[in-house]
Amino acid sequence: MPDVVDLRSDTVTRPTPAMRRAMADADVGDDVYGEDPTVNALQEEAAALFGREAALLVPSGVMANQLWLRVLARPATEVVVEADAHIVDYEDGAGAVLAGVQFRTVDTPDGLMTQEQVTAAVRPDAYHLTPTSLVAVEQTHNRRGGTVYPLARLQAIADVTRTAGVRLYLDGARIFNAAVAADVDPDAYGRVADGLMFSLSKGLGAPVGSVLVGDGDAIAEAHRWRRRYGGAMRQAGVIAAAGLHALRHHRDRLAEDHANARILAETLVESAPDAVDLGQVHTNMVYVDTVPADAERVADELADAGVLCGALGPWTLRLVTHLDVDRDGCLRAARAIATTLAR
Ligand code: TLP
Repeated sequence: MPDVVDLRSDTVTRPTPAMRRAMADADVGDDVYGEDPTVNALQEEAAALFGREAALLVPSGVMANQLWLRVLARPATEVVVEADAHIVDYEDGAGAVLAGVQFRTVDTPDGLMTQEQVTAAVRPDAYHLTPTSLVAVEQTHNRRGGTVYPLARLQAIADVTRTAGVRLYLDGARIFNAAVAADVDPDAYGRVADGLMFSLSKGLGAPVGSVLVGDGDAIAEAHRWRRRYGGAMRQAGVIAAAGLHALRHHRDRLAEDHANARILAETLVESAPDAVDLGQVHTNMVYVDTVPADAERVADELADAGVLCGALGPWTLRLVTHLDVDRDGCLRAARAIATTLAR
C-alpha cells in the first residue's frame, strides 16, 4: 500500500530534520529558575511578534486556554463564546472545574460571532444576573471549518467588551493560518485582545507547546497558575527550539496548506458535487458532507484505502492539511473519498 495520507489533524506532523537539529543543538537551562535561554528567546520573540509585553510557553493548547480562562475571567461569572468553540466542546469541562466559569454560548452558522450577538449575550451589571467577565473567540474556528474572523469584526467585538468592562480573549491555536489567509500582521491580532494564545504544535509543525501572549501582569499571573497546574517545565529549551524554528520558518508556508485544502476540495467536487461547499474552504480544513452515508463508516473505509480523516458528526468528515501532506497526497485523498462516497 502507498504511504498513508493522514488528514485527521494538523497536530499529527513530525519534526522536520532541520527542526530536529535545532532541538538537538538547543542551549538549555532550568526554566523554573527562568534560566532556559531558548525558552526565554521564544517567549520574547512571540511577545514581539504580537506587539505585547510578555509571553509564556506551556505544554498544550488546552492548558493555554485554561490559564487564560483562569486569569482573564472571574470564578462564578459567564464567558460568552461561540457554541462550538474548543473550550466548550473539547476540554472536558475544565472551564467549570479549574476556572469556575459557566459558558454562555452563541449559535452561529460559521463560528464567527457578530458584534450584535456579543452585545446581546454580555449581561448588564445587575445584582440578580450572573455577570459576564470574558468574551472568548476562536481564530481560526476549528469546528466550523477553519473560518477566519475578519480583523474589523474582532475590532467591533473589542469595542463591545471595552464598553462593557469585560475582557476579550483570542484562542489563536491556528492564528497564523488566519494571519496568512487574511494577510493580517499578527500584531494587529495582538492589539485587539486582552490575551491570546497560539499553538506551536498545529500548522506550525512543532511537536509540543502553545504560547500565551499578553500584558506583563497577566502573564506573571498565568506563570503562577501554570505552576499550580503542574505545567512548569525544566530544560524546556529542547521543545522551545522546535517552536522558535517553527515561528521563523513555517509561518509563510501555511499558504501551501491552504492551497492544498482547496485543491483537495475542488478535485472532490468534480466527482461528488454536493460533498463540499467550496465557499466554506477558508484555510487548511475541508468539511465533507457524507449524507446519506454514515461518516464513521466512510472514515473506516478510507482508512483501509490509506487515507485517515476524522468523523466530526454523523454525516461530516474533517480533513486537515499540514506540512506532512503534499499536493499529490491531497489529490489521492480526494479521489479515494469520491470513490468511497459513490459506493
Ligand atoms: N484541537 C484538536 C482537537 O482537540 C480537536 C484538533 O485536532 O483540531 N484550541 C483549538 C482551536 C484547537 O483546535 C485545539 C486542538 C486546542 C485549542 C487545544 O490544543 P492542544 O491539543 O494542544 O491541547
